Amino acid sequence: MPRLFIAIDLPEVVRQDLCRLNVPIPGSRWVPADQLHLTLAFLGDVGEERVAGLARALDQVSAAPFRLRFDRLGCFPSRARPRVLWVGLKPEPLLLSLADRLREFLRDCCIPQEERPFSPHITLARLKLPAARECASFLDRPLALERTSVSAQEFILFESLLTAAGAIHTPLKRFPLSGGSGGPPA
Ligand code: 2AM
Repeated sequence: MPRLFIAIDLPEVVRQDLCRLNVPIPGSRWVPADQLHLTLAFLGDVGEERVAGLARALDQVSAAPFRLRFDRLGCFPSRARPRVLWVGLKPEPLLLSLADRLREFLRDCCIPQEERPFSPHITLARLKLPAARECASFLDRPLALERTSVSAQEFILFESLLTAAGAIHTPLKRFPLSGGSGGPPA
């Protein structure tokens, strides 16, 4: 069954900037530049026969374009036990509302969604070993991206194929952000 997620892609130049944040931390796996993205919603495994219908129905989620602005470095679940290192995005209302509407739409399609509020972030690294001290020095450095802003012009339905060499992300369909700021389809 295809494993799907919906994300915003980043320009190559920004992905390269984010990759320059990489530092050697024991047990860390840094996301390769070509896979850095902002996840809006995670669908998980979806029956092959549902994919085309879902991709068509997602056209109903129209939204206006907006800008992404970087905020700060952070980690999940806590600084004492970091497992995921990320760079956060400022809580732009159009971004938050797009993620909320996509999640609502997926719930209506019986695709369970996390109840936790959306926390916009780009995962930079995943950690397999405890490395709180090394992560603290990574997290405490000043972020040189605070003035970088990215124009979000589309969201993308991706398939994620998990392989021994890491995940392979393939865009299945692109959805331009050209509509209104929300609400039901006309
Ligand atoms: P994140 O790491 O940016 O939070 C593709 O696998 C994307 O889907 C990942 O980048 C991850 O986003 C998100 N994802 C993967 N597994 C997930 C899960 N079990 N629950 C929620 N999101 C998940």
